[in-house]
Amino acid sequence: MKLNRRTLTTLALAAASLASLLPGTALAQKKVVLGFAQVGAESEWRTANTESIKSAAKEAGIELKFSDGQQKQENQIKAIRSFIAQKVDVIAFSPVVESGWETVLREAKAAKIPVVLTDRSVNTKDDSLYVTFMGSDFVEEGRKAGRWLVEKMKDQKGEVNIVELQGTVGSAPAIDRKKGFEEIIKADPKFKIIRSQTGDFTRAKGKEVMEAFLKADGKKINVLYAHNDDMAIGAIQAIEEAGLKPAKDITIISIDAVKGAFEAMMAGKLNVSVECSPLLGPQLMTAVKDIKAGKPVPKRIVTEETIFPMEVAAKEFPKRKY
Ligand code: GYE
Repeated sequence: MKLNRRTLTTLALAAASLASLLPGTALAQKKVVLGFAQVGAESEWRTANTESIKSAAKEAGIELKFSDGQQKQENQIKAIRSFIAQKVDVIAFSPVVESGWETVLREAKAAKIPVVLTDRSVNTKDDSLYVTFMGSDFVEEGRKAGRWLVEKMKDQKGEVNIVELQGTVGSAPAIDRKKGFEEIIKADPKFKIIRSQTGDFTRAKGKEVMEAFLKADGKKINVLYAHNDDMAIGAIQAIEEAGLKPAKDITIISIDAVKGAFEAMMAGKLNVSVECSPLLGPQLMTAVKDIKAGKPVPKRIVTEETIFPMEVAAKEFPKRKY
């Protein structure tokens, strides 16, 4: 059959209205493009977070442009600039540190590209520079760690000497987890943080810094508070190599509750892990779609979390998703 111009126009219009009736199908307009600037691959938590974002994007039919910043702010800024140049629909990122984002966020705003913060936040006063921040309440995680310790040591007379492995310097979780923990333990002067240093959220650094702590203070150390499980797992190795028993000679508290922490708890080497969920992918994709559809999105979306002491590890382990 021969198609004249009128028939073609009618067909095109029909296809367009069908496409609008069936969003998400191949007939619908172009896929939504999301540029995501990840922190890096520093921990088990981060690996699970990346996996959650990639699989959720696929499921939601969103085209994902993914960049790994290798724990460097300059790399993340470069990635965001390239997303702006590529005119993606939405930019999301997890800022490695809290400060120094205003310029690039203004560039995104000027290009009219909405920005979503996931996992970690920025400390800008101008909250028009991003649409929403979704992730954990890190101060509360620090408080949970502190409350667990205060309860555990309530009958202990004399000083409780604590060493602290901090996360990446200047990152929201390192700043806030320290703050929340200190807020709780300062109520009782027997709790003393005798050393505090960054282990950059990695196993290797956690081990290295713990070795230095043990060399300096050895038997004086009663408690290790690590801002994430990976550093605690590295430190456990250092403690064993020093001839001490982790979770017995030194009480160990960490944060994230990844599978590696459950394995350490089941082996009797870690006392407790405060949960921090990396499974932010599905809610990020929902927000991206809502933003594109012009729907309102809450400014802050907080993840709900709990705490897992070693006594429940074996029972909880089969249910863990990361
Ligand atoms: O706790 C740590 C990771 O930002 C909450 O980053 C995240 C932290 C997490 O490297 O393991």
